[in-house]
Amino acid sequence: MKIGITCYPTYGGSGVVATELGIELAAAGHQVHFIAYSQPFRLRGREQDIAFHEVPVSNYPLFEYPPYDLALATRMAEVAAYYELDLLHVHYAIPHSISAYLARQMLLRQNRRLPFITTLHGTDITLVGLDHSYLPITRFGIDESDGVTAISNYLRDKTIQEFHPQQSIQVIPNFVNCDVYMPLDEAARAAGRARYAEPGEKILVHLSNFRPVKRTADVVRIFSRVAKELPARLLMIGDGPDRSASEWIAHRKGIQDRVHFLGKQSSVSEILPLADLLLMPSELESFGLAALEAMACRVPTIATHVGGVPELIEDGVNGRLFPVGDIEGMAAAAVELFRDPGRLQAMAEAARRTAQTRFCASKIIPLYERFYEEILSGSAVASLQ
Ligand code: GMT
Repeated sequence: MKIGITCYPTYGGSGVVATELGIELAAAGHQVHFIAYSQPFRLRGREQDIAFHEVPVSNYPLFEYPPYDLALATRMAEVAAYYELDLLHVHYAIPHSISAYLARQMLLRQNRRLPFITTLHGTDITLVGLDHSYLPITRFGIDESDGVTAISNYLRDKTIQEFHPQQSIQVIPNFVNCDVYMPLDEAARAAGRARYAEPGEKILVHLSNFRPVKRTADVVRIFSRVAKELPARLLMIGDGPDRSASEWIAHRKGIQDRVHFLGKQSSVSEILPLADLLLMPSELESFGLAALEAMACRVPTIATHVGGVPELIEDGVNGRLFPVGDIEGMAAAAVELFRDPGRLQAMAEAARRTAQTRFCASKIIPLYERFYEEILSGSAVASLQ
């Protein structure tokens, strides 16, 4: 198949899933074309296998807000026509489903069919879509899509509850390539850990875009309590609006030498397996991709019991779950696990097993391929009518 993919190319879960999906589809023999305002950050180094089409947005002085959605629609229609795309797959409803809708309508005038699939990721529904000014157009984008997927049961149910869409929503969970995200052998792990920690120190890690929903201040506060009990380090991967507040808390608590702010990293698969635990105390997660990537590396997560997280983490088996804001509880759980290496080890193995048996790319990518085929055969019928 020839598949066009549009996503936010910046640091964020939906862009990561879209990029990893494109990489897996290309590896499976499909022709993949990314269409976005810049190259998705995880695509670097894959330029030979996957085409990237930049969307130029002209900045005419009259435009206080350059119309990216329209430039994107135009580029989608062009790329679809020039490269004979079979379908478009857009990630994050706003504005991508609307641009895809416009591209489809433009091509219809040339008697070309371009079905599009929208994958809902989370904040497009839970935050952006529920802002009254975006709700009707988000619902329109969902209803006009030829197919819609959501990355968890929670998100599908939430979308139905809040948007009452006419379109059905298929759940295709997020995935991880278990051959890329995997534990390191003992020597490589020890060498990697030595970059951040002394022998005998525990390593906790956090990975996000440092938006308020991630509660990165809680991450530092949890770590501060853990560090009072035992020697430990915290690796903060990512960047975003709450980074400076988190750095300030680390300084105020006097633990700045133990907290390593690593900024945006393109190869998180090389850092995650160095850790003992991942902290994800988010206000809300429709899925929690960072936790899945860590779990595949045999690193269990201490997280909040929110959104779709319980579909991934079973409390006490492959990780721990706590109410939002329960800093004491999460810190105590980390300390308890560090003091019981047997239990931590069992949890780490269960985490890897969960990733392999339920969320491995080899299991999930065929679900997307089947969904594409269903949509294509449906639209083929529709176009004959
Ligand atoms: O929270 C983010 O990292 C941004 C957001 C996005 O769409 O870029 O992430 C959402 O999509 C991820 C990938 O499907 C999910 O793993 C995250 O749980 C989800 N974030 C929220 O629901 C807050």
